[in-house]
Amino acid sequence: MTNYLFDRLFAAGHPDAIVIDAAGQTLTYGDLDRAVARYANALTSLGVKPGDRVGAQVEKSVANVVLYLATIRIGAVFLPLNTAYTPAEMTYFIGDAEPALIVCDPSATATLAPIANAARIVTLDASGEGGLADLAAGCSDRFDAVARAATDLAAICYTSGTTGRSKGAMLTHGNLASNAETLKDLWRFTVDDVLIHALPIYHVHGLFVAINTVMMAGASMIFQPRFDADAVLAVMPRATTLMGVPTFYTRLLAHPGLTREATAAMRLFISGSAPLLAQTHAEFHARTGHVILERYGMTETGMNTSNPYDGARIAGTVGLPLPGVSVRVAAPAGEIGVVEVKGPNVFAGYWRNPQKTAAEFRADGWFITGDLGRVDDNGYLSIVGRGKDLIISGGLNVYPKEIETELDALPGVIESAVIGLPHTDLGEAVIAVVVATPGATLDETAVISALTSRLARFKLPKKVIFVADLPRNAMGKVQKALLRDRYG
Ligand code: MCA
Ligand code: AMP
Repeated sequence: MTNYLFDRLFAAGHPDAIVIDAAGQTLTYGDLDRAVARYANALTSLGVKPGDRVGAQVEKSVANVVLYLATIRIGAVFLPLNTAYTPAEMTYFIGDAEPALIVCDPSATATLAPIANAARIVTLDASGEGGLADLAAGCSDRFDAVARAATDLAAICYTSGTTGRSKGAMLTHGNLASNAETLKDLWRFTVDDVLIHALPIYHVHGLFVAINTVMMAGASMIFQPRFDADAVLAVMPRATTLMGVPTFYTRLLAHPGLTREATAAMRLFISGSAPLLAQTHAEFHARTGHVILERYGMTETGMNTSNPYDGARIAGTVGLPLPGVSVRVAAPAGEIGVVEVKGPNVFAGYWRNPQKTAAEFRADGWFITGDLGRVDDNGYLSIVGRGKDLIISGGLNVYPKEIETELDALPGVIESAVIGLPHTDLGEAVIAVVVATPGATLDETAVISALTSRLARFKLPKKVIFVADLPRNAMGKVQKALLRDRYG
């Protein structure tokens, strides 16, 4: 029996080679295979069947990786959920994805129990302990992977939408395997590579781009719970590669420990998820001698383009289409248009949402990313803006509509507009512009604290500006560009 993704993830790693080093806790590929088998048996004993969704709102840990791989091995569908999501947000995801099992921190069981619907709840804490770990410890370390084809679902990743409602992107075994295989070759990952893994693992970047690419190469990763410049620099002498969002690079540049010597063992620094400023690219080169490789992707597609490994890595561009992936800009050559993508990396549609799926694909099968781009004479793509109203803060997407809906529901608020303003650390910061009812005693603190129970903290406005009215165009549409100019 073959399990399309699982078999490929374990094909290259030698059983005695280290795959994860998490603060001294090292696991070989053989250890990982046995741990995953135990979890696969545990999940099965909890009644999880092929095709069922396994929701994971779990802190980053080795156990969380084991859970992901076990879900794939039993033919179920992994549903990673940001640990910052509030119960209000979780209610929506659980209602929409209908997981058979929810894995969460022990402290969250009381909050999740009333909203879990038919799902069973089992625990896993930040150190990898909990009900699921206990159950797995008593299970066999052998498990025959459930057969899965390239077209079978491997994961559902929620991504917010311009309408304010998140949509579940359905990613297949073929989507994930093809993308990791391509990146491994393009970025020259081998068994000798050691990736510094400091990204969260509830998003495509840290979960699939990082982990799958490393495993496909039989390489290893140093696993850190979150990004911390000190901790990253401390392990750099024994690492070869880093994947990060631009904030990683600006924070490293702010650290006096970032030098040529500190980065001497490294062969590759990769950036993505948000635009990397040309200035950051240049400063990093000047300080370390390394040229950051920027790439471009999306939850729905995984990675689409990358600057080359050999050849010019050009600041301000996201490089060339990946081998096997087609990218086009819906505009005459050299002009700005919406970026569209086609290839084995492109998702299978939005979970239980055929209308949304239909709306975001062209009749000839191209996926409409909503990003605005331009292709230069050498074929390099630059992302020059967004056709969608989206803020990217520290690599995390925030859709203004979702925040505006919550703001508008607050007593004392007539209407609101949420915009992204340049921020030195996060790239963009979420800013709320609010029109209050005359006489309302609202202030910034009251507004932010009212949103706290509804929205994950990274979505909360960093600043609330009160205005008498919002600028509108002749169509009655709020002129956000004008607001950005005024308050930027
Ligand atoms: C944390 N906070 C944030 C963010 N992160 N606020 C805005 N934007 C953020 N990204 C808030 C916290 O809620 C907290 O607020 C305060 O800032 C400090 O939190 P802390 O945890 O200390 O922050 P941090 O650890 O320094 O995190 C910043 C970070 C992190 C390192 C930039 O957000 C991060 O790792 N981002 C990467 C996200 C990512 O993986 N994106 C890939 C998506 P309070 O004090 O009020 O509690 S996948 C994708 O986009 C596609 C596929 C692609 O192309 O990769
Ligand atoms: P997500 O929906 O979280 O997967 O975020 C995907 C979005 O992040 C894309 O549609 C782009 O708008 C943005 N993005 C990702 N990588 C880059 C990059 N290198 N430069 C500019 N924008 C990027």
